[in-house]
Amino acid sequence: KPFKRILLTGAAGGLGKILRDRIKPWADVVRLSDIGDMGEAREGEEIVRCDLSDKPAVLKLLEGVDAVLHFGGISTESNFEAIMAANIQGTYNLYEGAHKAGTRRIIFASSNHAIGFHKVTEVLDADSPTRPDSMYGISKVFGEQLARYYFDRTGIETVCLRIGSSFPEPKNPRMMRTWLSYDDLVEALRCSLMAPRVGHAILYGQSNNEAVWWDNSKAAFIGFKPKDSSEQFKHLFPDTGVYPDKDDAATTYQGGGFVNDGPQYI
Ligand code: NAI
Ligand code: 15L
Repeated sequence: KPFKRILLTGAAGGLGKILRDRIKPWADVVRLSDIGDMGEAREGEEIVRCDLSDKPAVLKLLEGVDAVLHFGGISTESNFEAIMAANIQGTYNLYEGAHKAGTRRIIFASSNHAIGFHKVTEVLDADSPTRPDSMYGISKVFGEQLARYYFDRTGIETVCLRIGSSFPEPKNPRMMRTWLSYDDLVEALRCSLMAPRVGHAILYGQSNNEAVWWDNSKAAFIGFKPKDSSEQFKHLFPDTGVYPDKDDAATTYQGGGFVNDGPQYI
């Protein structure tokens, strides 16, 4: 197998539960971590329950780890203090641990909310300026910049996967654009782990949807070619031909409803 030990943080979460079995072919041992309950360890698994904000615990968590899929943390808007502990302190702890342990590569579950205050009429690529739409989005920008710093400083490689909306199916018209199927998520992770050299890269996590806001051509070297498309769900959200179709911040900006969760300055 390509790796001895892969660490998956956020293993008790929505995506972590999906990934748990699907990443097994890539490593002799999968180490699963979360603050929440992950059940019993199955064959080829190690379970380490810890809080990402607990630095000594996270330093230990990284021992013997070749590569990380960092999916743990707060996954939506919350108060700054909570986000600071789980996402900012937590991601710092993870990179410190990786540096000490000699971990070579991290795939960081970043988010479209790092760029959510760009308008839906724009098409972004890896070099577009970040434009966070929430404290949550700010924590993802922090994680991406931290990853860049650790690459420049220590050579740890990171793919920042700016996930759109990864759920069984799109839940609204916006997600027809941002949807990332679970199969395509797994493929994005596989490509990000196996590509010979990634340096510090930004990859948008979206399926092969018809109308998209993100252009992955600058990350073509990663080799990610999504196979699914939200078109299979178009009966759920018939396209009116106009998007945004009403004068509302949530349909004006790529981050959707997240732009309304913070201070109301729109
Ligand atoms: P989730 O909220 O279901 O899972 C996150 C997991 O992190 C939870 O199991 C939670 O217990 C754990 N966690 C929270 N705080 C922690 C802490 N202090 N220490 C240790 N573990 C902690 O979220 P989901 O949907 O599975 O997302 C996983 C990752 O992907 C998150 O980082 C999220 O920001 C990112 N993402 C997900 C998207 C999606 O569409 N599902 C879109 C964009 C980004
Ligand atoms: C995210 O970053 C969240 O983790 C997820 O729950 C969704 O809200 C997603 O973005 C989205 O923008 O649809």
